[in-house]
Order: sequence, then structure tokens, then C-alpha cells
Amino acid sequence: MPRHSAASPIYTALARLANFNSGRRVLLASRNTSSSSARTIMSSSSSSAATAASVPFQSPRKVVKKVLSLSQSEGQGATVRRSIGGHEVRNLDPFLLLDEFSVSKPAGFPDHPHRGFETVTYMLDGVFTHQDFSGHTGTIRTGDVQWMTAGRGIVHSEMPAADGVQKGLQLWINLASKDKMIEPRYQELESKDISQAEKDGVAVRIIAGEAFGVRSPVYTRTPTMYMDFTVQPGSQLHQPIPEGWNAFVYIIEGEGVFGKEGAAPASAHHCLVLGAGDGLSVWNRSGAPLRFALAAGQPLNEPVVQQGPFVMNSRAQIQQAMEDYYYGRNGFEKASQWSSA
Ligand code: FJE
Ligand code: FE
Repeated sequence: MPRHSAASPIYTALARLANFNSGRRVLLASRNTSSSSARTIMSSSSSSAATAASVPFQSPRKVVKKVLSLSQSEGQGATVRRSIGGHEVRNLDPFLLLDEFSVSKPAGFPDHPHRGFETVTYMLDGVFTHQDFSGHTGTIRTGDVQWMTAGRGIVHSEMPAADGVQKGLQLWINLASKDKMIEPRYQELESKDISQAEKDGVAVRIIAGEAFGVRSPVYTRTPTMYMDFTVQPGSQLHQPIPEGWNAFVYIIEGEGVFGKEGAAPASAHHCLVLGAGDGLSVWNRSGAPLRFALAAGQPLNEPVVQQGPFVMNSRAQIQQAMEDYYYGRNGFEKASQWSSA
């Protein structure tokens, strides 16, 4: 493959993307972030017996990393708090990025491409509109979810659609090598259609996976669970999480104790990476509701090569994605004639 000079069209496309990108990264497949084996056979000391009595898991997951997500600029004048995908939690296979976004007009995320992964947009407060190069459009309101499988390619815009600050979470989930070039697909759920459950002072909105015996209708090509929990003061939660999956919590509001009863409480805008185990326990000992997102996914264990909005398995595939986007090929055919309204 020829190298591209500053005069070549590919270079121009690359430079254009650089204004809209979170940089390049090449990572080896990341392993589970478990701190230590949970399978150690313990003598029944009083403290482990107490843990076993109060928590219904064989190996409760503990917090192995806690990171405060600070605000940064993204897109065009938008502000995001990046946790996964930031410097401190570069990659938590299969998750690539989690942004808590706060955007007011005229800022937003104008026309940009994606290839090789999924984006899940969950509105916390406000309204966003999206338009893509195939003519697919929609509005995402408070509590709605847009699950977008970019696959071989989508070009779209994501913009605020009301006055004031529009807030939400956007999670990027990697696709397996065999799925990176699939046809794009949307799964869109209005707030009223999102599976919900409530038990003993804990309410959950199930975006993907299952909680309290209730399942989300969303199909996760990369096996994923994603839920929005609200725990009332004085209540506790014990949520199973498949062993071997990577998992994290992002606190939206309030504060809570995660992983073990004696842990220090964690508060809003903190991302908590969970270690190995079969479930998560959470206690709200504060005087206000605790709201957090819990995500867990089966690791792909494949190389991750990212250039801004393209996430592939090799440098050559990234080069191919940039050429396809520039020349309008292999899924980007409609890219050249299209721009958002
Ligand atoms: C992107 C920079 C970006 N976080 N949260 C580089 F800003 C984006 C991008 C978003 C985004 C969009 C929404 Cl609606 C919410 C976001 C980043 O669009 F895709 C790249 N590559
Ligand atoms: Fe996007």
C-alpha cells in the first residue's frame, strides 16, 4: 500500500477526522481486570463468613479502579465527561468509550462516520435528533435509547433539539472481527418501552440484559448487559453479572457503597471498574437516591486499533476504512452526496 503524502486525498480525509477524533490507539486485547483470584479457598474467618452471609454471591465483585471523569470538549463545542476510553481506563473490552455528554445548541456532533462498533445513546435529560446518510432520522428524548450498530459504516449527525442543556450517556461497544462489516442496524426504544422492574427500594431500567427476572428486548451482538439503577436511601442491591465479563459502574447521581460493605462511598461522575466475580452488591447509606449505570460485556479478546470513529483489528483495516470513507466504497457509498439538513 502506498504511503500518503500531505497532498493526497486520504491525508485530507485524515486531517478532517483529526478535528473530530479522540486520537489513535493500538491496543492488545485486554484481559479481565481482576485483582486476584476469587477462587481461593478461604478458611472461615469471621469477616469472610460475614460477607458470605450478607451477600448472595460466591465471589462478589469488588471495585478495582475508581476514576473521576472530568469535563472535556468534543465534537463541535460539546462537553463530555469521558470515563471508559479516557486516559485512565483506555479499554475495558468490549467497551471502547463511555461519555456523559452535556450539550446546548448550537454545539453538537455534526456529520461524522463510524465503522466497526456500536453506539448506545441513552438520554438522561433532554432531546437529541439524529440523521444519517441513508435517510434514517429520529428523536431521542429523556429515557429513550438508540442502539446503533454501525457495522461497515454509518455517517450521521447527533445534535441537541431543544433549548438548554441536553444530557445523556453514550456507550461504544466493540464488534467482533466477524461482525465489523455487517449491515448497519438501529434498535430504538422509547422510554415507555424500556423494560423496568422494582424491588425493595431499587428500581431498574433494563437497556440490555436481565435484572430482577425482567429482560430487555435489545439484541446484543456482542453479549452485553446495560442497566440504569436507582437505589433509595437505606436500600441495597445484589445484581448477578456473568463471570468472565468485564464490568463497570458509572454513577449518575448521589452516592453509594459498591462491592463490599466496608468500602468508602463513591459519588456522581465516578467510574468504578469491577474486578472478577459473579455479582455486584451496592448499598445506599446516604439520605438521597443513588442512580448509576451498570454495564458488563463478554470480552472479545481481539486486537483493537482505533482511529477516531473507526475501530478495527489492524492498521491496514483502518487505512481501508479511511479510503472507503473518502472514496465512498464498501458501505460508505452514500457518504459523498450527503450532508445533514
Ligand atoms: C466521535 C469525537 C466525538 N461522544 N457522546 C470523535 F465527539 C465523537 C462523537 C461523540 C458523541 C456523540 C454523542 Cl451524541 C454523545 C459522544 C463522542 O460523535 F464519534 C469521534 N470519533
Ligand atoms: Fe456518532
